[in-house]
Amino acid sequence: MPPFGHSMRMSSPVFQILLCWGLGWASLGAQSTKPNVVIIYADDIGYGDLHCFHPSNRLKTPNVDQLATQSLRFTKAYCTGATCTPSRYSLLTGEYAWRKNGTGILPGDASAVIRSGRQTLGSLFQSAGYQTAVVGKWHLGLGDDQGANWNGFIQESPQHIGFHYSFIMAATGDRVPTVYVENSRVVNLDPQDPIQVNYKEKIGQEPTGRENPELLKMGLTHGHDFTIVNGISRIGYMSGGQQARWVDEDMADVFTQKAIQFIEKNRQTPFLLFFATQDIHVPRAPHARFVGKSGMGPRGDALLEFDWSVGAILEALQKNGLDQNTIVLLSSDNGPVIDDGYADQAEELLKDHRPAGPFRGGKYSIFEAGTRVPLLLRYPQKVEPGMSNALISQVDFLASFAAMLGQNIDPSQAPDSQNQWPALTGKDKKGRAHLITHTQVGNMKAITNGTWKYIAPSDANPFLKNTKTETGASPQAQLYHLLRDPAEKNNLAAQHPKKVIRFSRLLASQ
Ligand code: NG6
Ligand code: CA
Repeated sequence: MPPFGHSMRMSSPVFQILLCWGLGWASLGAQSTKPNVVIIYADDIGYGDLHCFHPSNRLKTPNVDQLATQSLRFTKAYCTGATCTPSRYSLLTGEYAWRKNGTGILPGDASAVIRSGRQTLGSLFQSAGYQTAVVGKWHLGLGDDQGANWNGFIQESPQHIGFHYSFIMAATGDRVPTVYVENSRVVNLDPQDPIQVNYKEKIGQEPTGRENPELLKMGLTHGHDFTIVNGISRIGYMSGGQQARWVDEDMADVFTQKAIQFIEKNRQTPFLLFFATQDIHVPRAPHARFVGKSGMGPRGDALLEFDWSVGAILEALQKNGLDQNTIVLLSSDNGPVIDDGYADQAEELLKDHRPAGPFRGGKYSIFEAGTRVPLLLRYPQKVEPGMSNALISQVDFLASFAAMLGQNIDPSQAPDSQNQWPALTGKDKKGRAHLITHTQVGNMKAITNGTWKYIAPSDANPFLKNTKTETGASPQAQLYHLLRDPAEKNNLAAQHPKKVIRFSRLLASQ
């Protein structure tokens, strides 16, 4: 009989302890002072889309829900903008995107909005000795003022602003160019078949959704009727790069595999992984193994695909013995949208699923559902699982991680980022005094202290017909009590004129 019985496995805790002993504690000690960080950043997943945030939803997301049981779950977490580019900009730089021009939804050929020399979450972790990577959706522009050179080396890309490794799509799944970019070069490009991209006029001879709708495997409800790639028409025209084009159905597998490879390669080094999934943004074209599994059509199936990716990343951490010393954050870049341009039956098959949970509006909206997003933080043995009502903005990640790492940041470059590490780790129950949310629709802003919310008057369109979004625009000032009225139905501005003045001044002073 061996001393520890037959169940002694390489992965068993006893074996690991003996192994550490054998290797010496120094290496373990060095690792444990520098936890790895994995940020899982979903695209367009609403507060209510995840079962752990809205348990009355029938659709289960088992891997995320399991993660939630081990995490601190934030009920008052916000991205800064109701669309992708501004939220990502704020997360990486620590600056509200409305301070900087050109941070609205970017076309796929936009120049980089964050340029060399700018402090970012990536450069912060780099200066703390981490290996850093971004895998997935970028949507912050690529290239210098001339734009990206798709057929050579791309100047001004993630590697120029703090990411040692990058494997990205330039913009969104519904925007050309439909190719992956790895470390500033298009993957699998045939030099004989150069890529051209144009957002103004047609380029090349390939069919478009407008001219050849019979070629589409997914119909359209609005927009997206330019070049057809993989049976799906996109925003923008593209020619060439045939061999480099992605297959939407394989994208989650590709990104997840690249993320896992990075984890494995860096198991001995502290790392930051920014894993920005394309799920569940349109076009929702999940892999065949998820098709039909949610009963809610492609939108629900894409949620299951997202959940699978989360499970695969967590499993990779565990297999590599990294789960105890890795902080996992999970959040989303903006609120949910049902119909975002493709006829994928999201609306018809939604049934009683509530993507926004108890909140009003959705993606594009200044109402809560635009920016109130799921946020989970798992940090085994350091952060007690449970629920937090602390007010948190993703713009705080930069200063908070700087505090965790004992690094300085330049506050002039990150004017809005606050050290909320105590709130993120559950020590502080309150979080921010207030935060600002924004939508590029009508350039609207709101400010909340977690209880009250003030929406500045706006003459923007109150209802976007295409996406059926209540934008929250009103020519009147709006004031809501979010605890009593999370659905923002009762405007209390008339009853509380002093509060309205106080909040509007506070907002104007930011
Ligand atoms: C909109 C697109 C929408 C989506 C969004 C960006 C049309 C009609 N609609 O302009 O489908 O791509 O931009 O979404 O083109 S985000 O999550 O990346 O911000
Ligand atoms: Ca998004």
